[in-house]
Amino acid sequence: MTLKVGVIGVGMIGQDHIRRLTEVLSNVQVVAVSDIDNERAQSAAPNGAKVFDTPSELIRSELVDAVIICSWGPAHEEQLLECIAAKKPVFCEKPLVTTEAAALRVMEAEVSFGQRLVQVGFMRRFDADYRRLKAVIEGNSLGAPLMYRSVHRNPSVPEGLYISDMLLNDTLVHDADISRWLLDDEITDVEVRVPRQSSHNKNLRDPVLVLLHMSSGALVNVEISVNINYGYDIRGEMSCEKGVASLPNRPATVISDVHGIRQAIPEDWRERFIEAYDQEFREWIVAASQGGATGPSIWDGYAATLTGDAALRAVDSGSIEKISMCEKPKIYN
Ligand code: NAD
Ligand code: ISE
Repeated sequence: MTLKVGVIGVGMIGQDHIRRLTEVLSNVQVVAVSDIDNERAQSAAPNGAKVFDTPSELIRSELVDAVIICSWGPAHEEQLLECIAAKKPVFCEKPLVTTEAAALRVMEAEVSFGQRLVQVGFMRRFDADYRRLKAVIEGNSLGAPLMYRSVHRNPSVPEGLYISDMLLNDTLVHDADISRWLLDDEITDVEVRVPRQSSHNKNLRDPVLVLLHMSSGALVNVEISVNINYGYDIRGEMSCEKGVASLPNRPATVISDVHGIRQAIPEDWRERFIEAYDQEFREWIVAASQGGATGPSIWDGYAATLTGDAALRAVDSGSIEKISMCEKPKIYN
């Protein structure tokens, strides 16, 4: 069976997902697209796909079995609620939504529907390196995990479009989610420390150091920067009672020349996580074809949203900020 999907938002990641859905993956066809920039929608639409003037028309169309949301974060809530009302499986790029109240509203809608329809785009959970790291931790040969170090460095961000708060409420969501998943635990408290500013972009509070306190007592130390210049550098290292497990440097050709011995660094998230995005969609296509979702849920998007909110409060207060979650609905167990 071929899953017929509609894509909302065809900017950078929307176009990259359309490429993988049309050129790499099977049992799926992009039959519709929509973007507030209609010209962009026309040029990104694959052959034969219909361009809808509004996301609502795309969501309600009988052509579309399932929806992929790649619009800006603040637009996600309305589009998610419409997908749930239409009873259509939906893959939503991170962040799930941008406020706690919005996260609770989409959660309530899905819980009232009675089963999961929404999968959130936390692609690190589908990355082979992270999956091996989780298997080592769960195998328990290193004993209990005590501390995790997550390094999240971006070469640059579009000036003007990316503001300081986004380090904490947009970029940090990946580190929050992968820490919860690796440690199988919830974040209870958040601290933020801001070091001396990088001279690369003086308009941004960059870099930042975030400390996540987990309910088990484990600590997660996250380094985020969005102007590191040299490339997209993602690292992870779990310190356990009897040893340490780290993500490998990505396998790459080793170049030896007059400058020394070196490996290339990915340019951006598209290159570093190319296989993870492919795999997250492979698994989504199977689940959505059966009317549901798999992997990161609205609950996980809610937890990440609360972490971002607490981090923003922690920057202002300079103190440790608590996270308080609602009771977990059964559909997320
Ligand atoms: P982008 O600005 O390149 O593209 C966003 C597109 O959405 C634009 O074409 C814009 O016109 C369209 N759009 C915005 N609001 C809309 C609305 N209400 N209805 C229809 N279209 C709308 O941004 P991007 O980098 O492609 O990011 C899109 C989303 O994907 C964001 O939520 C971002 O956080 C997420 N993202 C995730 C990853 C990841 O690694 N998982 C990487 C990059 C971006
Ligand atoms: C971007 O939106 C992503 O989601 C990338 O995975 C992340 O590394 C980057 O910092 C974000 O801006």
